[in-house]
Amino acid sequence: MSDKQKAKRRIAELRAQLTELADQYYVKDQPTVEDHIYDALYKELVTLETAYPEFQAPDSITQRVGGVVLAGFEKVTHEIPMLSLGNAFNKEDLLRFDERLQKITQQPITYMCELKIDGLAISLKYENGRFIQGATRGNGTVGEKITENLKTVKSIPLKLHEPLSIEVRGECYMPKKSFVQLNQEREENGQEVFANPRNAAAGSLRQLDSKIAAKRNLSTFLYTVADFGELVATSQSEALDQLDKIGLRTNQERRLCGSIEEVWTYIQEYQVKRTALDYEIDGIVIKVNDFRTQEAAGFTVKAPKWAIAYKFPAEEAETIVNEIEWTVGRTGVITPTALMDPVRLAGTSVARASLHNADLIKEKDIRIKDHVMIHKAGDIIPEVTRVLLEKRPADSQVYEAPTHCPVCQSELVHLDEEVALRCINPMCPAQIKEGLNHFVSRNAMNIEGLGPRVIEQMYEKELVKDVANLYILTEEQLLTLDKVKEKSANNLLNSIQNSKENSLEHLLFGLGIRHVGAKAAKILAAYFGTIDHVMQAEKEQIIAIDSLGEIIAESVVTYFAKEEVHQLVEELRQAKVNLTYLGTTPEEIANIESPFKEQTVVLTGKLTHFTREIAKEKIEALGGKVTGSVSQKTDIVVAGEEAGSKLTKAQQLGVAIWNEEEMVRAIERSTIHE
Ligand code: 1X8
Repeated sequence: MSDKQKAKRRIAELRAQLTELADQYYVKDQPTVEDHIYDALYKELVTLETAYPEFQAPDSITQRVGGVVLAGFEKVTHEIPMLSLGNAFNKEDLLRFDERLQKITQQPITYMCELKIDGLAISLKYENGRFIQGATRGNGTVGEKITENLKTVKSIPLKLHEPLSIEVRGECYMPKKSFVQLNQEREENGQEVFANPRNAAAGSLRQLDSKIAAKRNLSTFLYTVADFGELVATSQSEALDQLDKIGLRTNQERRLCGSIEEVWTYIQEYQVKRTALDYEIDGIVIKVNDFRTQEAAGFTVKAPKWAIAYKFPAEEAETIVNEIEWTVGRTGVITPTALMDPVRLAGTSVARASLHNADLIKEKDIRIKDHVMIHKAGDIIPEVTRVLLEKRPADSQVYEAPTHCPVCQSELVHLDEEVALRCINPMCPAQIKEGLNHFVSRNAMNIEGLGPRVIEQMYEKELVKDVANLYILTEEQLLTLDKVKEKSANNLLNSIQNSKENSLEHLLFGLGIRHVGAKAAKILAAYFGTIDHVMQAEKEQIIAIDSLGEIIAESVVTYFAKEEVHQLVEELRQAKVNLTYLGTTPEEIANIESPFKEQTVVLTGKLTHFTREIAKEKIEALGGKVTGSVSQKTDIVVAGEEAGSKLTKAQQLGVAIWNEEEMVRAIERSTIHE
């Protein structure tokens, strides 16, 4: 077989495997392999598709990174209109809804209860199983074609499990966590924040450059079949089960209810459970389950008579703003926080609310001593929704934003088009301390025991001015700090010492280079291998790396062009901080031939050939992943002498069990091609 034929075959194999893994991860929420294995396979596919562009396909999983830039969105007419729903605000509204329906059917009705997702309604068209068009709801009759953006949403399959021609509808949303993270990033970058996950999702889908949408971590739940095509279902519950079967993601919190009383129980249950969900809901949708009964009920001009949306009461609370506090972040952005009388809101006591930036204070005209309403954006972040003007004190004055840094007193500036005020003094103590806090944080150098209070003291006592200073701290110096005794000093020195062994990505992230998050740091570290190579990299070289763009490239090059950064790196080198990437690179994984490659392995019992640590290292070097506990995800359990409960569990789960001899032979048989 020629190389080309081999490549073609491998591409097909990888696409099938990756599509299956993505389905398990993004649609069924049940990942079956570790992320790094998925990443390695993905990288292999990208490499092959780049080398053989003739085998590129529009529905390849690699097409989800976006990249199509449109001049504007085309209009799409919904042949079957996208309707809205009537609302219910209390139990009486529901009882009336049920009564009207019973009059038509003359018998008790089974209802399907589903969560009302606070996202953006979308319609998806599949032809012979292939995703051909995605659109927004628009005004219900005419929407916008956002196919390219929706192709980047990983829970939307590009190909169904069956070659059906159907149109389905649902909600595209941004998970709460992603929303909070996105806003945090935007705040740090001086950009405007989104008011809620729905606006964030809408803003993402309205991007003309699908690369931006691709970065926004959107997801979907589908809940209606508009055009069944060859699909058969006689009820909403059957329809949803069918969607599950063909690979479309539905929400699993749905429940069939035999009466409106049961519906009410469901509603009350989810009024409590909603805060624990990782997406925002604003109510419950109640639908007549049986399609024939739906037909008998019919429609009004705007909405079906067989469904209703119960809206949760808005979670709001009233309080008073006592003060506005300004804090300086790691990047110099200063952010205002309202300090308020504490009130209970959605399960917690709230006394602080981010005001995000000076413009927002001006726009909402928030003043000291104002009575305000607060709510939680994305169910998490307390925010001021509005001022109660009727309660404003007569002597109230417009709030003026500061002109100087609250910490170092240097003059604040607006950079470019930013909404944020910034302190641009690189020696500002607040920025330096925040930078140190970031350096020691978990995803960075992960130095345990170095909290903000200790760092504050170290800085004030001039023990530490930059991150390299951490590595020349002595026990004596640590003992001068409040509440630090011999034991904790030693623990601290140990954690600092241990952090020297971290792989390069931790350091790269920890340095706090603008726009370089944990993910970008990992990519840079794996690609360049050493900090010296990163330092020497040209902008074009970085842009050429998959999934890194111009903004990151620019920022990295600017950062490493600074003389003081070179000095810092030298100090770290002298302190023997590891400056190389220690993980297996995707290229190396591709070159491995080993029974451990891409396998999850658990070591248990006594080993005699190597210690467990060495065995772990060897298996990991061969592309395997060694974990501590046996689960469905485990591929191999290596059982040494006197193995106990882990062995039993492996036997129960039917996981492959090897003895130590077999492990040693497998390690010896493995090869890594150069
Ligand atoms: C809107 C929504 C519906 C559902 C969930 N979330 C929504 N935002 C559902 O049916 N599960 S139905 C709907 C509509 O018809 N306007």
